[in-house]
Amino acid sequence: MRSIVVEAVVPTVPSRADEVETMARSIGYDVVDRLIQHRKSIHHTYTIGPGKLDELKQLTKEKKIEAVLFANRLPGSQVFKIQKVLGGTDIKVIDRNLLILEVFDQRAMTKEAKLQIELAKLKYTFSWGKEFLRLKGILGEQVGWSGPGEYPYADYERGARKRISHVEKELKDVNAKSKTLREHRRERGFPIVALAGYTQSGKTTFFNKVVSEHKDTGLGPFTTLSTYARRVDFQNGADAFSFILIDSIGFIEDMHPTILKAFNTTLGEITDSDLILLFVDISEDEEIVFRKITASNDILKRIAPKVPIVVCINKIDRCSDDQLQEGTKLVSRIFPGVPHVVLSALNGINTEEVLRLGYQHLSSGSAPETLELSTSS
Ligand SMILES: Nc1nc2c(ncn2[C@@H]2O[C@H](COP(=O)(O)OP(=O)(O)OP(=O)(O)O)[C@@H](O)[C@H]2O)c(=O)[nH]1
Ligand SMILES: [Mg+2]
Repeated sequence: MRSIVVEAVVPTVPSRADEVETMARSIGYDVVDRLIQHRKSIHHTYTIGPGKLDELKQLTKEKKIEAVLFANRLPGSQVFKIQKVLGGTDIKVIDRNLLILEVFDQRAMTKEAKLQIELAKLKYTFSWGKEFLRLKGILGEQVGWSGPGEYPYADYERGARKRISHVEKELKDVNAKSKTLREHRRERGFPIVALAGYTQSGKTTFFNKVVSEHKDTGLGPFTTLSTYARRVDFQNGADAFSFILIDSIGFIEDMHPTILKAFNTTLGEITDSDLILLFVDISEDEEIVFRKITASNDILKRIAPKVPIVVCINKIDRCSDDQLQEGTKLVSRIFPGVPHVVLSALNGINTEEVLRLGYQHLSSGSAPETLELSTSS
């Protein structure tokens, strides 16, 4: 689908156009252009200014654009208004959150993930029915949302509420099963180590390496959506030590609370763990590294404030010594006193060290020491 990424960039909020473009491409959008407007604040009706919207209209015609992808968050009313200006229902208009849900949709493999996504979509677009009726006739098929059609709003609302409670009930049943599974794991006495971190930081690559699996990696943002748990038997000198390693969904900056909440159970694996291995891709620009660590830290503070962390500074094979040093300093600044280890999950550099550090922590119950930067093992 030929598409354009549009963004109103305002002071103090970093641009998300790159991320949106990467996400869009990863699920098959053909992004042919970009339209960025720097503004003092978001325009109240269209997010971008009316002049810029005219420009967008020209561009969509000239370049035969079929989908307009906003890197900002759009309220429902704006989606419809923008669509009207651009020529109506032939042009798909979605915001960053709906794009995230589209990515999820494409990747979801399990019933639980599918239900979580449906719930997030229903809740995210719940109020849109009202907007739709107010601006009746503008909307066609909207992603993530099937409009109220000819029904009056009250009927639509009743229908949506019914579907939400149905999905919530189904999810509850699935959640109960996950909970039992988790309790079983615990009863067997194995500590739980959860992989966490920004999407595409290398969690599944590490998981595959350590448990000799071949789970998908690198398909683009949110490659992993379901939870996988495997037992790891680690030999530390004369000591044998086993734990359960858990891989699940990655984080993204500014995740909408509705979406986060829908993923409660999946994220619950992290909440209930005994140790978090927080993955950081250190090979990116410092500013991006900073933003991704901050976002991961914010989410962890919310979902697992009490679980100890080891920061895994990953992809060291892809960065210079200077970059690694600066990145490590950054990690120490954001996570003072939190142990870290530098590694390449892809090449297996220091993956054993991560396990050793985890072992040290779990077996003693005390905070592990930060490992020196050794890249030779
Ligand atoms: N060069 C290099 N690439 C790596 C390393 N670790 C992972 N990658 C690559 O980074 C990309 C993302 O890796 P994944 O393991 O899928 O990342 P993830 O954190 O599981 O991502 P999500 O499932 O989306 O949350 C893949 O293309 C990997 O090959 C590393 O140590 N070095
Ligand atoms: Mg993954």
